[in-house]
Amino acid sequence: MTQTFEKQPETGGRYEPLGAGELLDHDDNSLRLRAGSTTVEVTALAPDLFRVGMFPAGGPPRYDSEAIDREDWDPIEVSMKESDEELTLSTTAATAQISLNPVRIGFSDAAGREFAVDDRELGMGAVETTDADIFSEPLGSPVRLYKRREAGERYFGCGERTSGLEKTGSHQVFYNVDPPLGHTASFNNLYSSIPFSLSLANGKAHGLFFDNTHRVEFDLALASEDRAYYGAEGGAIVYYVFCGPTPADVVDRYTELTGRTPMPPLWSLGNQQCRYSYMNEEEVREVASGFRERDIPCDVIYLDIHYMDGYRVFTWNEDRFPDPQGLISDLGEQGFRVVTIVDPGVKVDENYSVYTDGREKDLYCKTREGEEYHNAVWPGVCAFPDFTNPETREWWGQNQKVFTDAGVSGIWCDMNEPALFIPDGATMPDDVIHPGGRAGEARWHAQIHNTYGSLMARAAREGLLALHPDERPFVITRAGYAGLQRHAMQWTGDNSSWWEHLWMSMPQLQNLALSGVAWAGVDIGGFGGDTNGELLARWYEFGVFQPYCRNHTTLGTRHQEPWVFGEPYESVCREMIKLRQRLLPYLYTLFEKCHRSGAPILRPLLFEYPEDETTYTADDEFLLGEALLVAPITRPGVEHRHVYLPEGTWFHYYSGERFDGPAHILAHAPLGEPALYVKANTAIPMGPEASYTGERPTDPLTLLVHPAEGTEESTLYEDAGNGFGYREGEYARRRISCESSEARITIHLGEREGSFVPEREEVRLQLRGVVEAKSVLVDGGEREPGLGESGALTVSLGEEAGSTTVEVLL
Ligand code: MIG
Repeated sequence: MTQTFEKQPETGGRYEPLGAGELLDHDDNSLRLRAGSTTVEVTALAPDLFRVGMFPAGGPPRYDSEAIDREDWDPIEVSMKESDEELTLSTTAATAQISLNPVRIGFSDAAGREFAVDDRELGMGAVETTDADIFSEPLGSPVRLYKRREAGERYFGCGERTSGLEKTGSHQVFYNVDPPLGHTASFNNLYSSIPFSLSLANGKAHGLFFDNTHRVEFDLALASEDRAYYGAEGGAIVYYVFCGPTPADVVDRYTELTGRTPMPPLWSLGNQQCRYSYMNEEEVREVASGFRERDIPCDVIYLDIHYMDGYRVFTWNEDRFPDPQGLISDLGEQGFRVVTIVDPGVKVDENYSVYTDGREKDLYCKTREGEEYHNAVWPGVCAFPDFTNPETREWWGQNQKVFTDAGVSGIWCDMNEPALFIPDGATMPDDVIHPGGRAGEARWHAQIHNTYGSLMARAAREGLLALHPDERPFVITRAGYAGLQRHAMQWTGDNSSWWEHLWMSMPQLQNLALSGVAWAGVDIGGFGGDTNGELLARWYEFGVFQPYCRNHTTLGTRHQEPWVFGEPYESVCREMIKLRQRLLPYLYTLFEKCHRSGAPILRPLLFEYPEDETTYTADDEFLLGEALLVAPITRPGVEHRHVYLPEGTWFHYYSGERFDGPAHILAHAPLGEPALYVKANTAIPMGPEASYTGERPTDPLTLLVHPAEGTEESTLYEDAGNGFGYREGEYARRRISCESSEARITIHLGEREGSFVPEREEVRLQLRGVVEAKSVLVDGGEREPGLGESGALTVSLGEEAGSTTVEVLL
């Protein structure tokens, strides 16, 4: 059984915090100290980003890590001051203070705010282990870092956690596991590990990323109210401090450091359908037709492990899927894409060329005796690729040709914690060796455990890119480490068809979003167990607002395609999926913003309103971008719920009712009308209905605006939806502002930026709640508006490159 319970960090071995230190040398943006046999380096990478390294063995600093995407930082202005007691390293925004006796490090900003300050007594250091365990050589000692907790400091983030947003007073384990089916909110570590915490104190944010790929633990003011602990079983201390002061600033820099979510292919934002497994070609065709016959949009169908020949990766089962290429091309004509699952285990089988090829090339993990490491997974006894070896990743990626040749559009990486069967629920033993491919690169599994999933996803992405350089790869992963967002999107593994899991999805996705993984989603309807009509419909009422929208369930459960429970559930599912399909221009705009700045797509209220502490507990509602607030029903038989609306004016999407925040309200949300609110004066771009992405041009493109006194700016981003032309300027970006007063509403559509020309005739401005107007002027010329269409005033405009101003005189 996998260990998911808490472990006390402060036991075992004698902990030695750093003592006195002295300056060794410095350069433009960093300085190095010696404290005993330990080297400490402090570097200012950007005005609001510092890095600290502590290398117990005194060796040269090393920061290469699977997490890190950016190493070359632009030169910045840094000033250094030196006295007998203290050194400081200052950027234009913040200062690192390093006291020398003992060595303690802390940070402050220009406004005098202090953060991430070492605990005076405990500081940082290593644990002297008394037991001579087998790893003491390569692993070194456990390392620890203690930070003072600032007055009012509250902790968030920490990656994939299902219980609430706030992490203050908690112990967090970072160690990838495949938990037993039916995990609950009390579980600690799950499939992916992101040792990153975002703190808020008095509405101001800072972040700390503890970059260590061993088993890591945080104690966030649990053992002691006055401090936080960050520790690892071995390796060096390397951590990054993000100065903020807003959550958006922190996540922006964090994702600049660890990598941004790539631009997704547009089709991958559409509705998706999965089951473990659609067993054969006939069943897949039937499911596909089911969507089209019932007018339910769908873009993707998944093939789970039964498509393989005896679960051998990179093979097809010829009985179940005799003609994959024919099937996929037929599905393509109906507007479907196909994604196949791939597990890391390679069946040990002399007659299976993938296995023997990998062995000949020496690409598998090894035992301490130098044998191939074996364990059982679905195919039986398997060998496991050493994804730390670049050659393995390339080989793995090339093997995907068997899929891309057949027309497969994406790769689903599963079981990559890695999850193993012996003993049940296991992962790789600590002393398995990852040879790494080059001399000196070999590492124990314990040293890289949390990166195995990321490295597999990386192999998949890089492989797809090599096979189809002009297509944006679509890769989905279950496990990963910090930075996984640059390789793949993450789905959250095996949830259950429980109302509790519907609720848990919200904190889980928001915690991931604060930790750089913006592109994520949970299995709609729940994976384990049987779902029912009401649960499925309510799940879609939440699920269509996720960055990733896929229905999935396990072997032997009731079918849960959106229509199987009949009415009224089928219609609710259909309408929700249609709403998602129509919202794709809005969603895609959010993805592009995320790609540039890391801003989460599905985001906690606290991301936008960090000064409002009521948002810190709002974990069962969320924002989709800045303009939509979603508050799903997560209990059976319930039609009402409490919703917290933050500052500003909000309109109920279905009723049009106006609310002025901040306010606690009781929402009425009968089945089919989820509590969905739109922020006043924002323009929500919506396309026409379509059964799949790209079925028809977005013509007309509707800009839905709910005017109320005030001003907001919104953006619309479009491009070809695939390929990389956008990097060459082939995109269309438009800023839309809406200023409303009692007498007039002024909408300004800025000039279209970029060279992409959307294929359409009409842009339809829809002003919700405006039922009459004295006159409407388009660029000064009188225009007859459409009135009454769903309680809105509509103005029809052409798709033109220039700017347009629409004035509505009331
Ligand atoms: O042990 O491939 O989380 O989505 O359907 C189960 C079969 C293995 C776990 C994944 C799930 C998938 C299933 N896999």
